[in-house]
Amino acid sequence: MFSEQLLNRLANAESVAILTGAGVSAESGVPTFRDPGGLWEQFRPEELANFDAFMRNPVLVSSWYAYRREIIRSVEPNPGHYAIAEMETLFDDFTLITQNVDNLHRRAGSIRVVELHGNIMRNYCLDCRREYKDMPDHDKDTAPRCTECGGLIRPDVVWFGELLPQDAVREAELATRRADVFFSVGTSAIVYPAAGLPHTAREHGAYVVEINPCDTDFTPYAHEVIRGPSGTVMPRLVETVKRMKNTA
Ligand code: BJW
Ligand code: ZN
Repeated sequence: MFSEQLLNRLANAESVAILTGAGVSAESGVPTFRDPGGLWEQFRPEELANFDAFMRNPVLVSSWYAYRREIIRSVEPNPGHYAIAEMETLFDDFTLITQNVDNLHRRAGSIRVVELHGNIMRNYCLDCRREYKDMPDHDKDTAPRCTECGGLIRPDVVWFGELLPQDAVREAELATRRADVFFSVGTSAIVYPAAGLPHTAREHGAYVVEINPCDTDFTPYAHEVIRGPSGTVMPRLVETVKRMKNTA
């Protein structure tokens, strides 16, 4: 399943980075954005995940997030998340960069997690910036509002057209440039700037591996493509690295 070249690179790697996307959480039961049967299939993510859509129809956008929060609360990390958390213990310099907002990597035990697109469990008032972990009670046909000032409460995630958290971007960029081996796992690699990271890794000399059951925009540029679900591939990869390190 893994090439000699990948295993050699991993054996000599000082720095490893993994970029993850929604596909890593698919096997937990969290729908992806763009696959058939994905999140609210009748809407494209661009139509809901932007500030104008929220201001135009806060009830619709808030109920999309409430629906997703409910799913995320009811699911567990899968073997892919756990394997990635274990990978962190096998390399001195390891960075997990995720586009996911679902917190499942941390729940699986990953410690060093760079969240590029925020976290769906955090929310804040647009007017006074008060933070909310749990939304104040509100009717299904109204949007959640701040108990202090009555302002609209939005999720602390990054919408289209918005800047990503700059500390996270800086950390992701540095880890990507340092990486000897870079994995792009479970992402369609179409949303920038995250989708630029595997290219950056390649330009800086990393061996770049894509793990995904399907082709993505990055596939033609990957040094190696492993076709399969992350919940199967990642645990095998960890076992292989562990065996390799034990026999070295
Ligand atoms: C499995 C699997 C299994 C299934 N195992 N795999 C440069 C070029 C072109 C455009 C731009 C550019 N720079 C900026 C832009 C504009 C825009 C953009 O990229 N647009 C593209 C659509 C073209 N980017 C932005 O606006 C970003 N901001 C920005 O750049 O600011 C500066 C700026 C401002 C103004 C003008 C210009 C620049 C912000 C992007 C924010 C993205 N936000 C979202 C929502 C987050 C909140 C929320 O969750 O609601 O992030 S959109 C959505 O897409 C979410 C995801 O993180 C992101 C990526 O999706 P992902 O994770 O790849 O999921 P899918 O569904 O697409 O793919 C799933 C994959 O899994 C598939 O490949 C499956 O095959 C695979 N899979 N089962 C492994 N078991
Ligand atoms: Zn407020």
